[in-house]
Amino acid sequence: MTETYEPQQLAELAAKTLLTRFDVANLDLALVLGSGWSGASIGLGETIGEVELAELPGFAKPVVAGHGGTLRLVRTANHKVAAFFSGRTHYYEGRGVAAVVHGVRTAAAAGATAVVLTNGCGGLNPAWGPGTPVLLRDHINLTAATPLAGATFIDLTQAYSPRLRDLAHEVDPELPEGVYVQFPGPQYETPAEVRMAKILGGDLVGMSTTLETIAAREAGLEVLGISLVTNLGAGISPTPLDHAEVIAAGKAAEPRLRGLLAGLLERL
Ligand code: 8IG
Repeated sequence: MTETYEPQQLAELAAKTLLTRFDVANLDLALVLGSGWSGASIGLGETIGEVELAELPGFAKPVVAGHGGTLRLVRTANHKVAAFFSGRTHYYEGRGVAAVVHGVRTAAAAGATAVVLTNGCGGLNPAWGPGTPVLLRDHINLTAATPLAGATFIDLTQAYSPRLRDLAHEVDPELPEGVYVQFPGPQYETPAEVRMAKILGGDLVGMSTTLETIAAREAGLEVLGISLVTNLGAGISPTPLDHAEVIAAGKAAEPRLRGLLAGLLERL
């Protein structure tokens, strides 16, 4: 039945369903929690309610175990309503680009004016070890896909809001900035693809975020992108990273990530 809706109508329907369910007039902001970010988001403000994404129009359960699949509404200390999406639909799931950006469009339709897109990714700078958060300064979309339909010319000169990046730097002055390269996945890069990403001007490699940023800019949302480097890109480290080491680095980064999100919520 939902296939008969245009993406925008479906987002409006999901937004209305969400706002009605929790008796909230509108959202102020949305945060998409990528790999390694869920723990950091716990305890930020007062929970209004939580819903399985699959219960809202147009969403389906993420296929990756541990990628969540819930939406939590939170009232922040300065009385803003924030929607935390834990679990996103990835491009590699093959459900189409509209499904990938449905959360961002739903947030915009529900009145949000800013979105914080987080992810876990591979790092191309050896100085950024596992556990380093990096602000997105720009992106390179290597998926050859777009959420835009027809002749929709969206300016991406400052896709990642300089204003929001300044706020993030106020909270955590040491945060580096980098260019995020989205590969389609689901396979990780070869070492040659990692070298290519570096030559193209990339600093981070991942499988999300850029399509959501494009849809967010189309919807007029301010975007802040933050990556958590969980591993070095293939071929950069002489020794393959051990999975337990990666998990441990993510866990160790949690207080810094939480401090960053808390400081942002105070300022957004
Ligand atoms: I976590 O090294 C994570 N996600 N493309 N490459 C890509 N995505 C990732 C990586 C990585 N690590």
